[in-house]
Formats: sequence, structure tokens, C-alpha cells
Amino acid sequence: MKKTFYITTPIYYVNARPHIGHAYTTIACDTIALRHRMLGDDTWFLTGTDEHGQKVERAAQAAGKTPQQYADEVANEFRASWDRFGLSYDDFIRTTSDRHKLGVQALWRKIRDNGYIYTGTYTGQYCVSCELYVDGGEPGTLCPTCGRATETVKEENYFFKLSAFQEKLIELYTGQPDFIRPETRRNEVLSFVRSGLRDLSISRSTFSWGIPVPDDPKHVIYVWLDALANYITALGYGSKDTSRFEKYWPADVHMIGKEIVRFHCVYWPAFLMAAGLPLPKGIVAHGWLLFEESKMSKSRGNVVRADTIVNVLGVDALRYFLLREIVFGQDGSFSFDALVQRYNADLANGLGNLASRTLTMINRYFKGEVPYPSHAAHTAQDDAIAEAAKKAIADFGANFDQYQFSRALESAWGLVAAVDKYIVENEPWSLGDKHDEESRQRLATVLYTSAEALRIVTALAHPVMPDATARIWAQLGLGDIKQFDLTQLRWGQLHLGTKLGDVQAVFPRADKSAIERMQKMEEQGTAGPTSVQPTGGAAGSQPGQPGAAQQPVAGQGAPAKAETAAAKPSAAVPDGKISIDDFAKVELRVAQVKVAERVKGADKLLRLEVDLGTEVRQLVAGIAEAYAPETLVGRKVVIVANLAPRKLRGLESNGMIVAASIEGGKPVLAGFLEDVPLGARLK
Ligand code: ME8
Repeated sequence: MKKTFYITTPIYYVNARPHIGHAYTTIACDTIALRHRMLGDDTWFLTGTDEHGQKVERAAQAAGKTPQQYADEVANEFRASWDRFGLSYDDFIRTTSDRHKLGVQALWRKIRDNGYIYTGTYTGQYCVSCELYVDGGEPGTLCPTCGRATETVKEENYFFKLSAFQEKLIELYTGQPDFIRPETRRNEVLSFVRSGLRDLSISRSTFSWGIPVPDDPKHVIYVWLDALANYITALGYGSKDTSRFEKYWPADVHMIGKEIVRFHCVYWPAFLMAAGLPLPKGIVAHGWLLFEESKMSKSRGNVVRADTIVNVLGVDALRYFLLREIVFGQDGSFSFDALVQRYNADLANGLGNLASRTLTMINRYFKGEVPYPSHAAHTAQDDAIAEAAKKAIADFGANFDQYQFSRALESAWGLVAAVDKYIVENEPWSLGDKHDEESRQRLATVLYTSAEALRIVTALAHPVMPDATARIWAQLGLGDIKQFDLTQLRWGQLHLGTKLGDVQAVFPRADKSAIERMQKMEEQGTAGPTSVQPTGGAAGSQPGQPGAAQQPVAGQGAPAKAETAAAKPSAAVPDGKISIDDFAKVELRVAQVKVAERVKGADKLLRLEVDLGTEVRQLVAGIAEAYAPETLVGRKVVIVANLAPRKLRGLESNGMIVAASIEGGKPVLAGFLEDVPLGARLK
């Protein structure tokens, strides 16, 4: 029987559209799944969307849609994105599906019947953005995970006896050290659990967008219990047909971002222990993709869309960059410059160049058939390449299996560099100009050696760049790379006389305009869906020319309503009213308070530094009597962003904070119930 391998991504919230951060995790899992399939494992790869909870309910309200309509739209976008990128997921679970609801309720009943659920009252703070209970917090406490303001919740709830699992969890982490990877995350979890676990509220009763608690439908199940269960409900847990659950559970890997470690490493194993179910074999947490120093996220408004990159450089370039440039487990910065540099150095000049020069010369000098290496013409240089290839196979596998994708690729590209040097030193083009037998034999040996090394790098890199490697494989005359058994990869298997396929450039060089096009797409929001063919490398490109960017989608790149209006002359308006054009002159924007402090000698004034997403500004605001400075840090506020600067107590104020002014009372700051990106304009 084949070994099974089950890998999962987090299921993504539908309150945000897919961006490159989500693509990062999903692509990493896809790569792992592809390697396991190539190794012959019976592989199951699950992804999906997390659609319940207060955060999604509010996002839907803000969009003027029902939660279900809203969830349908965004879940479809996630799925369509993964399909456009040709990702090989086996199942896509949605938490609003019936199969999931039934499974979650079955899990609840099991935990309840085992005696781990009781009723109580929760009074405390709740972070809607993280859907996290912040125990022991006072009103105004900021969320320890995301730094946003929490809300006070007082509800009759069901509780889970999390405290009963403290010792068992510690035993798990210490007895199975690779349950949580990397080690830094394991240590954090261990010290969190050692510091004591309080029981967890696992239902909500003040809103209804969730799965009803069995036998008490006034309550909905806490969204994290609902969401985590996806890993088993998708396999049929709680349904009539549990064959897939029996086959694939426990999961080999839950891949997640580092911010959701606690939910996966503490709550999830505890829920499973309470239900008497086996635990996943491992949880791997990667770092964050940063853009301009901060985590890429919808709320910070600093996201780059994967489609932008895919449109210009192709899916494989995105996959390679993410796995090669970022040390898996650590945070990594994204920039278009680094992307294009890496693309040109490693793909256009590296693998692409190795493939095209080797295959073109085999075509030219040997009529497109892999030549016979000659014993007589054999040198130590050829042996060195064979040795480098053997080492690349071993190192690639060892690093990859430890989730060190960057190192794995480095070892394969070490072989590319060695062969490049070998080709330069042996000058096959000069050998080709000579017509004596000795030169001919040497030429055959050099080209055979280069082509064999190319075959090995191509096989190793296939899970990372499925499309480009499939094309190189076909150009090598080897047929369908998907049929290749990676366990059999050895030096010297390239058959002599193999007829090459059509040779075409796989990674056309990108010039500066590629960066400009990507930046423009991001600024204008015009990346939109791509027309990438699942088998294409540089999307929509012709050989020798970087992929042509898609034209801006009609409407998406158009100026915002108010700006259009502002460009026109004011129409006549009744006395005492202002026209929309007048209103459009006031630039109201969302900002987040980063620094707040009292102004010496001015009881009413606070000096604030606020982040607008694109810049941080200083403001001086007369709100010191209403707000203690420390309660403001992290809070999102509205500011008039285009007010002329003025000086107050010697401090320059660049803008004005908006607050309700109450006769005889204290000012109350304007804010939002839903999550809004920094810099968003109010209009
Ligand atoms: O947390 N860098 O969903 P979510 C790297 N629904 N990875 C990133 C990223 C970034 N800047 N931004 C997002 C949830 N991710 C829950 C999960 S699972 C039972 C429930 C990736 O939409 C990363 O994998 O906030 C992160 O953990 C996940 O998206 C968070 O997605």
C-alpha cells in the first residue's frame, strides 16, 4: 500500500480578497504536495475558506450584502485564484457547506459527551479581527496579537475545559519535539502553556453568523472551533462516509502563518484530545511577507496581489521567488526589484540559459539527438559534474524535507552554476567548429554531461516550478514529467539518442519595464484575473519577450467618484448647502495612532503620530481630557489629511483628527466597527 501524505493550508477568512500572503502559504503547500506525489505518496492537499464569525458578518454588512452572498463571492475568488495559478489542491472546504456544519456539530457533541463542555458567563475583551478572547483584559485593552482595540463582551456562553489539557499538551510538545516547527515557535507555545491555561469560551450568543450549537441554537459555535474542524470535516468526519478520514487522518502537516500558532498548537490538539481523536503529526509555521517593513495585510492596506506578478513574469517566477528568496519560518521582505533581480539571475540567466544553450547546441551539432559521451574523451571535469549532481539530489531532498526550501533550491542552483562554468571552460562552440574525431567526442561528452545535469535540476525543481520544468522536460524529449518517479533520480539515466522536442526559451529576460508595469498595476488596482494558461511560464509572453501585461480592466482603473466630480466645475446648489465638489475638497482618511503623548504645559493637547499607510504624520489634537495617551495607541481614527499645517505650542500639526463634539461633554473620536485599511478615503 502506498504511504499517505495529508497537507493543509489555513482556511482563509473571506473578509479579505486573496493576496500574495495567502498565495505564499498555498504555493508552499502545493510545492510540498507535488514533491510527495512525485515520490509516489498517496497525497491529499486541502485548502478552503473560513466564512463564519463576527468579522465576516461585519464585513458583509459594510459591503451591503448578506454574509452568505459576501462569502460566496470571496470564496469563489480564492478558488479562482488558485485555479488560475494551476494549484493542485484536492479539495476546497467552505465552512458554510453542509458537510462542514454536520462535522462540526458531530465534533461538538463528542467533546460535550466526553464531559469537556459546560455553561458559564464570559465577561471580558474580544478582538474581532483575530476572533480571539483576550482574557483578563480591561475595557480599552489592545489585542496582544494584532494591537487593535478589543471590544467588551458579556455573554452567557459554553466553555471548553482547556485547563484540563495543560499537562497533556506539555507532554506532547516535550515528547514530540517536531510537533511544532520551527523551534522558536515551539518554545513560545511551551512557555504560554506552562504559564497556565484558562478555560475557553466556545460559543457566542450576540450574533448569529455561525454554526448553531447542537440542541441550543441561540448560540453559535466559536469561529475558531468551527474553522479548525475543517481539517477533519473535509475528510468526511461526522458524515456517513468516513473512508477518507480513516485513510488520511492524522494530517502530516498543517502549514500556517506564525500569527495563528496558538489556535493550532494549543486549542486544536486540546479539542482533538477531548474528542478522543488522533492529533496531527506536525504544525509548521512560516513567517510573514513584509512590504515596506510591515506585515502585508488588508488592514494595513499594503498588499501586493499575486496576479500582478503572475501577469508579468508568470506563476513559476512567483513560486520560485517566494521559496528561494524567503528563509522559510522567518519574515521576508517583498519588493519588485528583488523579484526581478532574482528572476533574471536564477531563471533567465541561470536555468533558462542552461537549457537553451545546451539544447540549442545538441540541435545544431547532433541533429537534435542526445549524443554519446565517449570514454576516450572523458575528463575529471565530467566526474566533478556527476558528483555535484549526486550531492544536489541528496542536499535538495534533505533540506526540502526540513522545509528549508531556500537551501534546497540553493543546492540545485549550485549545480546550475557548476555546469555553467563547465560549459564556459570547455567551450563546446569552439569544439563544434573543429572537425577532428577527438573534438567531436569531447563535444558529445560535454553536451551529454550538461544535458544530464539539466535533467536532474529540472526534476528536482519540478515541484517548485511545475510549468517551466514540464516544458524543459518535454524539450529534453522525456515526455510528461508528471509520470517521472523521483525516487529513481540518479546520475546517468538520460538515454543516448533521445530525440529532443521543440526548443524554446522558457524564461525570457525581464527588463526594467517589468517593474514599472507591476508597480502601475498595483497602484491602479488593475492586475485583475490573469489569462495565464496553466501550462504557460511567462504569462502571455512570446519567447524572447517578457509576458505582456493585461490591459487595465475597464472601470477598475477609473478615478474614484469624488475625484471625478471634483474635476468638474461646481453646479449651482441651494443656500446653506455645499456641492459634492466642495465636500470632495476635504480629504478624510483612515489613520492609525502609533505614538501618543501629552504636550508639556497644555492640559488639553496630545501630540500624536499617525500612520496613513503611506506616511506617518504628526498631529496635535485637543483630546487630552477625554483620552489617556496610552489608550490611543493602535486605534484607528479619521483625520482631515489635506489641512494646511499649523503650529500649536511650537509643534507642527499636519492634519486634524475628527471627533464628535458634545456640548458640555468630552470629544468622542470617530472610528469604525469593521476593519478598514490605513489611508482609506472617506467619501
Ligand atoms: O487566520 N505573510 O485566516 P486569514 C505570510 N481564517 N502569510 C500570510 C500573510 C503575510 N503577509 N498574510 C496572510 C485566518 N498569510 C483563519 C485561519 S485555519 C483553521 C483558520 C497567510 O485569512 C498565512 O498562512 O487571516 C496566515 O496564517 C493566513 O494567511 C491567515 O489567513
